[in-house]
Amino acid sequence: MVKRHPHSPVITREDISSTDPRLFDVTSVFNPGGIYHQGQIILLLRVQNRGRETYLVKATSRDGIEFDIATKPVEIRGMQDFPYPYYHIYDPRIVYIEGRYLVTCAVDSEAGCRVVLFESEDLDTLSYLGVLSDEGQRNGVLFPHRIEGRYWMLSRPNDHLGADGVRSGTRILAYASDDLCAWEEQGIVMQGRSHFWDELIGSGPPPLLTELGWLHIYHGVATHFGGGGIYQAGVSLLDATEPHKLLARGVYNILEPRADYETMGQVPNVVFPTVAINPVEGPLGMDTPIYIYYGAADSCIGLATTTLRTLLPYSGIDLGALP
Ligand code: BMA
Repeated sequence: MVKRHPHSPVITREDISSTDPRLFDVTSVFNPGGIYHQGQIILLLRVQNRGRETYLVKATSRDGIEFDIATKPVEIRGMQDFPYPYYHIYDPRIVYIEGRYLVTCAVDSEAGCRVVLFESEDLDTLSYLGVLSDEGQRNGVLFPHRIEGRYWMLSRPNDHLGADGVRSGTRILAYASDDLCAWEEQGIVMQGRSHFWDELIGSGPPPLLTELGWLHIYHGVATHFGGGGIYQAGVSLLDATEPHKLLARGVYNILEPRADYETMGQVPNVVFPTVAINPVEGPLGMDTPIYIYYGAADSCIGLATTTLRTLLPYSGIDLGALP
């Protein structure tokens, strides 16, 4: 279904080399946002330092394997307009719409976690645009273009309080907006499946448009007795023009923690997909490579490769349905 690239993990803490005290000898680098744009793969890395501070750091690559990593964190502007004292801005997801990058992030604040939207011309600086809703949410992910004239987003309310005290959620909702400021809820897209691999869920990368609908990669958490949750990745298919409508959803995960760098680390047993891109110029065909970057054990960044022809059947759809 997906294959770990032989060079995975492609970015580890040793690759962050900077004399900037904020990025010196960091603890971990994981859950990147990313996009393919104008011949380059651009990632925004989530870097956590030994003060347990979080920074976003830009990394660029031509081949998706070797990255040039900035020596300074991304500058974040406008957070004085965010209504609460906050601690961390993390888990970015990136799209490019109408001449600018739009980046959604989770922001941990005094009021809980919020999904915050930023815009950027270059991904060196992010400017605050607003907050999705005044409700605890995480894993806010924009669709990569307007759908029937409107912007769309998937997000996951944090309405589940785990036995470990961690706020997570069992429902992914869709939202639509005319202006990126006022968002209207469109309904529940998917719910967690109690007792199976995806009990708690959250969207992964921005969805990919296929001939059959939007391919939506998400993470699912299996809560495992008294232990920590096991984070895996899976796929579902959403309607092309009404993306709050679920067309199909696979039974099996497509990636689960097995490699040492996924089972051991800061948070063991985590694969957390956040980027799915076609790393070459041109349309996404059935056999075009897809690169999936994912946080592994909240410690490093893994790369898995696949194609639509391989992945789509895991969403439960019958490829015979293709015209
Ligand atoms: C989730 C988020 C992610 C993290 C994952 C595993 O709830 O906080 O950022 O990678 O847990 O710790």
